[in-house]
Amino acid sequence: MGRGPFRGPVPAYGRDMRDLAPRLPSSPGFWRSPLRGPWFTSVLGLVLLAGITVLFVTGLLSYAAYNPDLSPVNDKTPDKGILGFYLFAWPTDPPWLYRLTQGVHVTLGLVLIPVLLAKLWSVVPRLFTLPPARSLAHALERVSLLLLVGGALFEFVTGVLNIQLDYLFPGSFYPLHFYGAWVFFAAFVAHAVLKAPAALRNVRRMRARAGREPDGTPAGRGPDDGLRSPRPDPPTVSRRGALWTVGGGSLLLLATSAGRSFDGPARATALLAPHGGAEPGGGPNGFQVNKTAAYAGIDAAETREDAWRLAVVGRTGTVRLTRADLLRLPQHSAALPIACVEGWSTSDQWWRGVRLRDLAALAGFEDGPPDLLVESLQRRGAFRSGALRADQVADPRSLLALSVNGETLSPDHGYPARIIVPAAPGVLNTKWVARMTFGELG
Ligand SMILES: Nc1nc2c(c(=O)[nH]1)N[C@H]1C(S)=C(S)[C@@H](COP(=O)(O)O)O[C@H]1N2
Ligand SMILES: [Mo]
Repeated sequence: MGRGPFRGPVPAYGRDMRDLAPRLPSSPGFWRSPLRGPWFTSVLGLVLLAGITVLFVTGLLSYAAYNPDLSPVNDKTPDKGILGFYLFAWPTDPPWLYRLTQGVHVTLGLVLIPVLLAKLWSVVPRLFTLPPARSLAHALERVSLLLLVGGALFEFVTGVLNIQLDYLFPGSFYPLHFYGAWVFFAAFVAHAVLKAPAALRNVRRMRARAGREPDGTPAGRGPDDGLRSPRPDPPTVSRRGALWTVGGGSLLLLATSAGRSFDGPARATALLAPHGGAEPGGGPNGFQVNKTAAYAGIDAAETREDAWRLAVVGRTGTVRLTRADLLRLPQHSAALPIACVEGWSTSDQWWRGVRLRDLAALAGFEDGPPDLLVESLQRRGAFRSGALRADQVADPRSLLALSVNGETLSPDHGYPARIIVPAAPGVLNTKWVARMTFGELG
């Protein structure tokens, strides 16, 4: 006030001047929470380090489970190039495999949201640090931070939008989430390698001092980390209390979303799941419907007994079968779940129908089934067809199901016939099947 700009070489005074007039977020004094500091940031950072690693691995597994390299119809990210280096043949055992990996992916992703937000809040003063870059190395570090923060927000936002409002992403969710994950992970690895040793040191040091320093501030250390406020407001909650609040938020999300992976009363607790709650229990055949026949544009006239024919294409040309023909073939049962990429799943349903390998034999592959392309009556949509690997076709539990839980398939569950394969993602369990091509997948 009234004083000219300070020019003298008295650093302490200069710092105080800035802190007394903290009008801009670039001024350290602007950020007043006494919670900010290396301990708080490090604990949250270490939780994210573990959690996001699991998210990344289960995400990559989910992509592999789609059999993207088997046929273009399965591949939602055809330009992946070397990013598909790790792809492998997704197994058929244990049958609940995708239920587990994708349930963990989606549930953990939701649970980590409060942790991510708290972590970003704890480092927000750094986003405003001036000058934005002191050197080339500093500039690179800041760009990687930008990719890290932007990438994390992008992955969480696209993931949540996909499970909550899946129709918002007509086919484009996959490339966004897949490439976003790689951009994020590159920045994440750089960041973790740079910061993990310091984070561990911080937590250990704070723990060692816990008895002596109630606020966790190591003696003689100033705000050199850029996290701790130089002029903190009086605390309204302890650091520990703040962590419990974040953890409580995570627990609340866990309690209101995990139920989507279970049946019975547990499912009703999935308040945040659009495909949870009361819907699955009330669905036809006793379990939930993802896309209805009406949504997929399936006309009742084309599924009638006298209209519908299954085309089985193979070495012997094309065989056309009615539903009655299929019912005359040997019928087999399998208890298998449906597990969707959106993270929800059902417990085992009791399916009954014709083994895929028996249909392969009918198509001239008595010597062992080849890969299989399945096409549905549906005309448009990313999930109208799907390709199955030879080992999935060969599994005795893999069926062209005609009934489920003792009843004829309902129209919404895929009448007249649908695919069910152990351990595969829901998307490969094609409903309203019209044509099965063994061998050449095109
Ligand atoms: N033809 C066709 N089949 C399909 C789909 C679709 O949109 N079209 N959706 C798939 C997806 S994403 C899932 S999770 C399962 C769900 O099966 P349900 O509706 O019987 O529970 O069906 C799969 N089969
Ligand atoms: Mo799905």
